[in-house]
Amino acid sequence: MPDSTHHLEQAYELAKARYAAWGVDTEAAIERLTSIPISLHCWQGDDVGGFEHAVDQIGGGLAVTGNYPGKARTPDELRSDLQRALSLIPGKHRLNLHASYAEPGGKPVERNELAPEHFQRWIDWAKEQSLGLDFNPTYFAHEKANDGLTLSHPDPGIRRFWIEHGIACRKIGAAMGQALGTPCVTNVWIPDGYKDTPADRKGPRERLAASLDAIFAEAVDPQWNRDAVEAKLFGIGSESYVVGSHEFYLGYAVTRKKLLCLDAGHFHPTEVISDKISSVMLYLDELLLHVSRGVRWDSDHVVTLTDELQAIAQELVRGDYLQRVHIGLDFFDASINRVAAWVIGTRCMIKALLMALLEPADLLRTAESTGNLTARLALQEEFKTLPYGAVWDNYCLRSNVPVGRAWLDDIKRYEIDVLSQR
Ligand code: RNT
Ligand code: ZN
Repeated sequence: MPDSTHHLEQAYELAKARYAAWGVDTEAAIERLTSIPISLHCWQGDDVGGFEHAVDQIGGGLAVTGNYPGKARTPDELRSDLQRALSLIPGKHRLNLHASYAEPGGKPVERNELAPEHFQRWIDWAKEQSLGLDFNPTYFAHEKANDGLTLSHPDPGIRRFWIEHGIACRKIGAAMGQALGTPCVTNVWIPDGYKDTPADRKGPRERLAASLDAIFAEAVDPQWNRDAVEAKLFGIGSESYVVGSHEFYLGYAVTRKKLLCLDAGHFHPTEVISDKISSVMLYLDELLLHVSRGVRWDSDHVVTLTDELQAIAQELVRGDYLQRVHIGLDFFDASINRVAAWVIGTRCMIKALLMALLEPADLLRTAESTGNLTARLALQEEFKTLPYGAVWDNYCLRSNVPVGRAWLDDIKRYEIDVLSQR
C-alpha cells in the first residue's frame, strides 16, 4: 500500500471511531451516499450554447461571462469533457440535457419537431456510461423567443409552437427514461417576463397556465418521465415581472401534481431554498432542485461548500426526503476551466450530502425537543469540526477517483492534451 494511501486509511479509522462515539456509523453514511445521484447539467460545458447553430446571444436573460479556452464545440467534445469530469467524481450520476443539444444529423430540425431519434447518440452514450438522463425543453436562443415571451405570448401561433415543443420534449424524456430504465425528469423553465412594469399581470399568467395544461394534457407514464416546472423571481430583461413566479408554479405544481423545481438562485438574495424544502414537501410528491450559487444576483456561480449548500443537504437528510427529491446542478462559468467547474461543483454537492449524513442529528433533535437550546447551539458548532474530511477522502479512495487535489493534475493534463487543441 503506498504511504499516502496508508495515511488515508489510518485517518479514516480514527474518524470512524470519533463518529462512532457520537453514535454515527460512517460505513452506513458512505453506503447511503453511493445511492444518491446528482444530475450534471450539460450546459456548463459550452456556456449554454447548444449545437443547433452558432448563437451570439443565448437570450432568455441568461448570461455566461468569461472566455476560458477549450469550450466544447460539438456533442462529441462535450461528451468527452463530461466523461473526464465524471471520472473525477465519486458515485454514479446522471446527465441533464437541454433540447438545444439535439443531434439531428444533416438538416436542422425545428424545436417543435424534435423526436427521440435526435437524441439517440446521447441515449446510447448514457447507456454505455450507465448514466440516467434528465431533460429540458429549450425556450430561449430562438427567434420565436425574441420578444421575451414564449408559452405566455399573446400570439396564439407562437404559443402553439412552444406548446408543441413542450409536448415533443415530454416524449423525448419518456424515450430516454424507457431506454435507460430510470425516470427522466423533464423540467420546464421559460424566460417570459417584462423589463418594465406590465399593464397586465394576469393575462400572461392565465395563458401560461393554459399552455402548460396543453403540454401536459396527454398522460405520460411516470415510470419513464416526470414533469417539473421551474419558478424564477427575475432575469436580465425581466426585472419587473416574471410570468412563472414562485407563487404561480407552486400553485400549478400542487394542483396539477407536477414536480416543482427550486433553483437556489431564483429568489431574493437573502431568501434560501433550504428553508422552503420542508414546506413544499408537505404538498408535493416530489421536488427537483437546481443547486446553484447566486452572488448578489442569479449569477449561477459554481457551487461551493457554502453554509446554504450544507443547509440544503441537511434538510434533505434530516427530513428523510432523499427518495422524493431529484438533485440537479445549474451553474455556468466560462472564466475557469469548464471541466473543473463541473468537478468542483459536483464534488461539493456530494461532500455536503456526506456531511449531512454524518451529522448526529438525533442529538440536535433531542436538545431541541427538550427545550435545551443552549445544547442545540453548542452541538451544532461542535459538529462543524468533526473529521468528515477523512471520510470524504476515503469515499473517493474506494470509488477509485482522485483524493484531494490530485484531480486537478488530471484536469491540467486534459487541458494540455485536449482542451488547448480546440
Ligand atoms: C434559468 C434557469 C434554467 C436555466 C437552464 C439553462 O434561470 O435556472 O434552469 O439555467 O435551463
Ligand atoms: Zn435553473
